[in-house]
Amino acid sequence: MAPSAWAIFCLLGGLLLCGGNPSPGVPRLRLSYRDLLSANRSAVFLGPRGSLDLQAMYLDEYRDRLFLGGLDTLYSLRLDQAWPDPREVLWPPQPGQREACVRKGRDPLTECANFVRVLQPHNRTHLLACGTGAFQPICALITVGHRGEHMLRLEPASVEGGRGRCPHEPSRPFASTFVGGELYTGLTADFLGREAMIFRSGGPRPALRSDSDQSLLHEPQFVMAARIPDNSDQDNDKVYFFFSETVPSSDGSPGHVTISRVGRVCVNDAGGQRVLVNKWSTFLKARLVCSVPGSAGAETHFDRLEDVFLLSPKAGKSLEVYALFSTVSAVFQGSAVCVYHMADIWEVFNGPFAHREGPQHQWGPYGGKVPFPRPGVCPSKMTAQPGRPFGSTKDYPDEVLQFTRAHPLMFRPVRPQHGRPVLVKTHLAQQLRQIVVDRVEAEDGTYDVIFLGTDSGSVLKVIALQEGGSVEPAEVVLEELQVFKVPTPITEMEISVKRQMLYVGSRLGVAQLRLHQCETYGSACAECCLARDPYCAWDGTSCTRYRPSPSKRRFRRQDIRHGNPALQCLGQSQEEEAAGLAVTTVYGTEHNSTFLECLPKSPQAAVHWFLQRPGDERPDQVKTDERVLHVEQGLLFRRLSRLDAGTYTCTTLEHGFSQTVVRLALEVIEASQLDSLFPQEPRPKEPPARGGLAPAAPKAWYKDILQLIGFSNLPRVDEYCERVWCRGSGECSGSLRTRGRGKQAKGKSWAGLELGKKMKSRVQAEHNRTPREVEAT
Ligand SMILES: *[C@@H]1O[C@H](CO)[C@@H](O)[C@H](O)[C@H]1NC(C)=O
Ligand SMILES: *[C@@H]1O[C@H](CO)[C@@H](O)[C@H](O)[C@H]1NC(C)=O
Ligand SMILES: CC(=O)N[C@H]1CO[C@H](CO)[C@@H](O)[C@@H]1O
Repeated sequence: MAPSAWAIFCLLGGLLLCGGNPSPGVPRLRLSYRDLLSANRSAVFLGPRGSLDLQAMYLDEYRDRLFLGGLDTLYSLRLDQAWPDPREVLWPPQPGQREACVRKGRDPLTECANFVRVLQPHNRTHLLACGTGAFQPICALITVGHRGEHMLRLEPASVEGGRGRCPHEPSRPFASTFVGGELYTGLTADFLGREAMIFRSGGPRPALRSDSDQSLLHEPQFVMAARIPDNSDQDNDKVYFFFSETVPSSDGSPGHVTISRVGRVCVNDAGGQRVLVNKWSTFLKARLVCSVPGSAGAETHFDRLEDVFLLSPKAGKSLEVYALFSTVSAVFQGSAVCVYHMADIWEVFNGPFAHREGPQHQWGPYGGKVPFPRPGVCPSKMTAQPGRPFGSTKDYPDEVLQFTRAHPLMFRPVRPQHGRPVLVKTHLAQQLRQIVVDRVEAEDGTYDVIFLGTDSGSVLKVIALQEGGSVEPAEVVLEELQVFKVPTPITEMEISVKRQMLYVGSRLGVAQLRLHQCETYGSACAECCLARDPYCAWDGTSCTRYRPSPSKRRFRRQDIRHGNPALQCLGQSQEEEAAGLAVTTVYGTEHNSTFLECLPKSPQAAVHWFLQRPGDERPDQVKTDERVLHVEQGLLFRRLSRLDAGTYTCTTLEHGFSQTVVRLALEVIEASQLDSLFPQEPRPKEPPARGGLAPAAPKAWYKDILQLIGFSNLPRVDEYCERVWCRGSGECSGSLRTRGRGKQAKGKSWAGLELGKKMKSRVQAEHNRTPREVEAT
């Protein structure tokens, strides 16, 4: 926002909105699309047509490749800076299918094409790809070559029907995972998008699906599917599905509610023998709760699951499930991140089954006798005891399968760690869509760095601190990174810890983004420390990547928990820095408005202004009132007085650490001097001079202004005028801007601007030359 528009906003909004202390959710650093590209922090791939219509992304760290599924196209990229040598294979719908799709009333552009939605590893040399095939799903094998080769070839002979393996629609939520040569999918498998199911196919075993007679799944929106082993016994391996459902509200009130779920099936499920033939015989589901406890037992629920990330455990610990939720309320917009221990999920599945007598009754825990083998348990050594030969689900007694059919829901919900979200974002202009987490070792502990993809093409990098004694975690938004040039929802996000990269996808394309770029925080110890980035530390000379080493030989300065540079950077160069900061002169005219700009690096810092008048011994804090306003981007004088002249210092205070951002010498041009220079303009009500000509301009020269300000200041005045003209005429070359002292030391005077414009027009009138030529004289 330009300072003018801004100041008006401030005046209207009052002081409460501007200045003062920033809110905690504000990112400490904001980097634009251009910032990211020019610093090599990100590299974007949009394909030859400027948009990929991206639907699927598969990060293959073994082959160092990124595979993408788009509209009628597959892509293969090498994981190198700037995406060298991308490969592309066209894969349109089967002949005649596009036309058939249009005939059935589907949209020719947005629906009747082959949107590739499944990319899964098939074996060492091949990928399995499936696409919507213009509402006739198809699958094919793609030869991608061995490690080190860069090959991408569709095997035409392998193309086959893909029903149950890929949805018909390009946009319907969908999840898939490839386990042991079989594809597990959570989807709606019919043309009308009504037949919701979990489906397994592709191996030698007969395909298995959800029983459609009973309502196991209510309008599910699948988010993620993954195999998660229960223990070291592979027979117990299960595939977990994370999704939201829309169910009739349970309290008897009309209408529906959205609920998030975790569901699971055994990998070795083979269906039943007489009941549930070729249907899942081990499917169970439980509710995932993510809510903020309020006063008097009221809770704020985040019910819609947006994304899930599985954080792999250290040896001996259970997996952690990071889940991103949003609200479904129209009044209250927000997102939350909840973390679940896999052990807590297991406990819920081992707990009571939900039961009710009929649709009008309340849910309660099932109190009767549960048959053996316990419904939902995989056939394993445990179930195949002597005398109880349950080596396959086909051997399970009918009683067990009937119970499973009747009680797919667990009674207890899964609650998050600490009983509340680790992160809550409300009233965000942007919604959060994707989540990825990296566990990082820092000097003072281990931190989970959370990357959140927004619906406006940006990524937030956040840490949630569990402060001592407080249950409520404090979030620190380290960075906001605008990955895509135009606002577009982030739909895919993968992390490569090995490469320290994030791969971010939107409909438009993909970007690789470095997890960190420590030098961006600045070149001083304090700046590095204030950044509180667990990836970065001050190494004595610069802000660099922190690597934990068992021997603490090399002392690294870092303080994630408190971000306290006063402690960490004692005796570092901050004093010298402040002293070395040049003073920029700015001019304002008496009785007019003037703006002094101060843009701190971090919007989280509190800003203070100090004034040292000529003759003052030391600077005093600037007193703000009706006339002098402290606004977010600087100091606004609504009516300048000659007593305002002096040296202004803008300092920021962050975590008890103060830094000087800018020093400005304000010179006030007195009204009387101006009047003599520029007598009053003719009033509009005065009749125009004869012949429609303006009265002759009073003689005012460039050099008059120089005299007014003093010759000793010649170079400064020159620069000042240049800048003023540049802004006024809007046709200046970039060279002028580079003369300023960069982002942090800009002084702008509105009155001066007016003055400059006048000078420009006068000089032009007198000499009939362009401003650039004038400047050259
Ligand atoms: C970015 O990368 C390119 C090519 O890899 C290199 O030439 C350029 O110097 C890099 N720029 C910065 C700011 O590191
Ligand atoms: C991968 O699968 C394809 C198709 O089934 C087969 O032709 C190919 O030989 C397999 N490659 C390996 C390395 O097993
Ligand atoms: C020299 C200068 O810019 N004067 C302006 C001061 O403000 C009044 C209105 O507030 C303008 O009309 C003058 O041009």
